[in-house]
Amino acid sequence: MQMKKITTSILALLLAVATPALAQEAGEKANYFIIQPGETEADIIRKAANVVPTPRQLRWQQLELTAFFHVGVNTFTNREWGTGKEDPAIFNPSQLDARQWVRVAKEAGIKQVILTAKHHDGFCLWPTATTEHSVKNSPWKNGQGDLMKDVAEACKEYGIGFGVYLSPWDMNSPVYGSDAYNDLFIEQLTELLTNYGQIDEVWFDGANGEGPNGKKQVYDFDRWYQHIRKLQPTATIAIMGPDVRWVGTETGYGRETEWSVVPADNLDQNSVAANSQQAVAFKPTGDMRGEVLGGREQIRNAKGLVWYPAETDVSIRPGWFYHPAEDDKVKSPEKLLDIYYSSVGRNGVLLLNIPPDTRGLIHENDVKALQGWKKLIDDTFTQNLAQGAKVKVSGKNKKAMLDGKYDTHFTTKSEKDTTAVIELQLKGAQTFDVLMLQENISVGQRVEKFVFEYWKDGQWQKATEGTTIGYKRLLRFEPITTNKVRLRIESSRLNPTISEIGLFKNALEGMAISANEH
Ligand code: FUL
Repeated sequence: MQMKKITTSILALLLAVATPALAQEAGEKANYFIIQPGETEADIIRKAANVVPTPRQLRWQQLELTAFFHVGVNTFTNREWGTGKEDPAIFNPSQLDARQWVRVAKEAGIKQVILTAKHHDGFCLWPTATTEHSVKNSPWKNGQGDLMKDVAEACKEYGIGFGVYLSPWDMNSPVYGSDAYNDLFIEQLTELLTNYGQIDEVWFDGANGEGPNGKKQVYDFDRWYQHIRKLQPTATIAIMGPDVRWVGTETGYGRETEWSVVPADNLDQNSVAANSQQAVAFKPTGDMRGEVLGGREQIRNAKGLVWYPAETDVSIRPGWFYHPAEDDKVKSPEKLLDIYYSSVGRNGVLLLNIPPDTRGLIHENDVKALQGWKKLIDDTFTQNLAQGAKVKVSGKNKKAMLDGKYDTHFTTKSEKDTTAVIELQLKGAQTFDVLMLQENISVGQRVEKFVFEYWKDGQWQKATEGTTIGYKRLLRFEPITTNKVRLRIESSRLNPTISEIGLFKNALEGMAISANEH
């Protein structure tokens, strides 16, 4: 395929990280497409329906639940953002046990954790050669400790993924604000990405404040991305990165309409930075939840289309770092469940922050909340009440929707069939109040509108409805008892591909109604 010259910086960035598909051949799929001048809306919609995740994005999406460990000098100064002037001697956890952190996370169903190897204050949790401002000058383990190593080993032991948060903003580095800082950052990445085995996610925050010299840094993102790709090709680069997008709020509540395919313009790091928080706050300044990013209106004039899915980050406490005053402000299992429905259940991946305390342990209150949350999820989702139902629909492979396997899917007879009515004759009368739908995103994200109905008093009645499905959509409603339901897909960008349908009964009474984040 002949490559055309692409001039905009966004597209140049895309070229740097993947190979684009310029023109779409029949059935061709790609991680992103470039829109040619003169393409019709129908051409664009068709391309959007064939944008697919890279293997690293697909793996990441299927994790569903990930965690952050925010820990560092702030843990000991009781602050959210440091100053860069902290004495490394204050980092002195008395009983630090990274295995406990990882075990607690794993037992809560979390599949990958991310350590704040360096936050904005510049203090490094590993004995880096790039600065003296690190654990090697702390009393913890007499300066012999390495928290990256401890967490990496625990993740290996417990069989979960491991990621790293490296703050681009560094309030301590004297070279911040010059080209030398970009070199130093590369060295820090090299250490983190070569000395600790497999790294699954690299998380860059958008904050860009002043350094100790009063200077602001121009971050050389392209160079950093290429370096990460070279050292850890399977790692997703998140937030200020090309693989994973910030959902736009730190409340834990994602969009109702969440497209993983968005205009390529959204990858412009300047616009990502403009929307990220600029000052100390527990919530970002702008709340982008209300916006639909990848609807027909948004992609109509796009220059390119890219798979760029949403990560929903939130802390289990009000702050990102541990504060004793927040010991009684840990989110309840019920609140965490509501967040689960509104993040994982809205085509996102949840990144839940669990900050270790001054002992270097996950606090008892957090452990209890996580255990309660896990039990609610397990009790709700253990039994799919649609299992064993007789499926009536015209199309291919209808049994795939109830086989419990994500990789198999039902689809309509031809690409042109963009609607479908899927009827389930349940195994006797069932009572449920949660609907789960999954599209096979390895084929693309397509469904734009659906209605879910149940049979009552001799007619179909609406239980709920929605727009996008994506990897997973969870919808709650008042409990319904019936032996017959149907899913009407009213609009899809191409033939819909449904992997799974689930009906569940919430373990928690009163959780049937829609999420309320306040
Ligand atoms: C923000 C940072 O400023 C917070 O301190 C925290 O690390 C959060 C996850 O990202 O932008």
